[in-house]
Amino acid sequence: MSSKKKAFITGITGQDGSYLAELLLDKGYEVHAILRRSSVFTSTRIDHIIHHERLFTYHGDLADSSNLHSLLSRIQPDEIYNLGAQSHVAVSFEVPEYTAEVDALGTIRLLNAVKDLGIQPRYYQASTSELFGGLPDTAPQSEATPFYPKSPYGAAKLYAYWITVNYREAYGLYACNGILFNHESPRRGETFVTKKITKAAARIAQGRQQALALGNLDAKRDWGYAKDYVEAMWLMLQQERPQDFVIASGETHTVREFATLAFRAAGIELDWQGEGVNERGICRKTGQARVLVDPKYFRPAEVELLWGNPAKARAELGWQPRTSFQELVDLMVRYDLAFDDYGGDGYVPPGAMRSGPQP
Ligand code: NDP
Ligand code: GDR
Repeated sequence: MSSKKKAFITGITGQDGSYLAELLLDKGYEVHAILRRSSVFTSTRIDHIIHHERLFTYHGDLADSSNLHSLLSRIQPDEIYNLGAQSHVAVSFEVPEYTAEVDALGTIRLLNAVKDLGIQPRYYQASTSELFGGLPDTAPQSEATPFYPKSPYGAAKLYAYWITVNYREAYGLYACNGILFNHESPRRGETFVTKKITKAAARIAQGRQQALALGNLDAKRDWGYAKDYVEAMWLMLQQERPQDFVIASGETHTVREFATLAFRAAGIELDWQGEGVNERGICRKTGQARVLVDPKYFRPAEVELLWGNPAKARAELGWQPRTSFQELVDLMVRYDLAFDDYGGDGYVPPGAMRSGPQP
């Protein structure tokens, strides 16, 4: 155990927060984190580490300044990772004000508590490739690409990005934006497209589901593995000076390609001619189709192409993705074929994977 540093994490119950907490505990950190009160348990992704002697959890919320202020005052962390967010792009069109409240104002609440307390933790902001995408001909997108968000989520994260830069410049905080492109895992929330596809592919292969309804099959995303990406977050806070970094795989693929590979990994060869999708992307139910297009999943505005250039992270952080697109699809499908009964949330009951690592 080489370090006794203290980290404070928001969003620990999410996909990234759970992997990051594992990483920091492995590195010897004391990990402090807020959990939102809920009428049901939301800690499934961290249940396997919840009793760790160096993990401390508190009730908290990015909507509550006084709570953040008093926790930071008590904990005096060396590093803060602000991962908490209403993170679903489509949902942000339905709850735009709440999304801004948490994703934009939550960030200033945290940064301002740091400033007011006069503490000097290193600060990581979970920025996103959704800041890009509205301008044509900009791919592959890098730290120099102009922003043009296309959703209330993207717009809220734009504020969070700039206020992080501003507090770095105005008050000398060591604050970094990680501009992360899409990253996935068996722990991915089930309403994001990759997990929705891998879970359905597994269930259809097992005869437990008839078909899968999707939205825009032609959207292109730069997908990586979340476990690789949380390492980049940590690396950003270990440098001599704070900077912003794009973290991406450097490849882009369509939703259709992801689905083709996922179904293939589950033993099903999709025939797109008969999959209930015609040229105009409208569902024509054939009764045979395993993939249908349902316009209810189209967004009021769409980011059609995300394709990141991680050259700066490779050169300055020594970071590069270790998991290929094919490997990512395979590991997600393998998990869903094996563990669907456990709720598909990435949670494996203790003992179920005794011989292997957590997903
Ligand atoms: P998840 O949706 O899996 O997790 C979001 C986390 O934020 C959960 O722990 C959730 O808690 C918490 N949260 C939500 N609202 C609040 C609130 N009001 N106060 C405190 N915490 C809250 O997201 P990911 O793990 O995928 O993403 C982590 C961060 O990275 C997010 O900020 C996301 O926007 C950003 N990001 C994600 C990318 C990706 O591809 N995954 C790419 C780029 C950026 P609860 O469990 O209670 O809901
Ligand atoms: P995204 O991820 O919006 O990129 O945001 P999501 O998986 O939701 O969508 C990716 C693309 O797939 C298309 N799509 C569908 N999406 C969903 N969710 N459900 C469907 O049925 C479906 N069919 C097609 C979408 O239109 C889109 O083009 C994620 C989140 O993690 C953000 O928090 C993060 O900031 C960005 O990635 C980078």
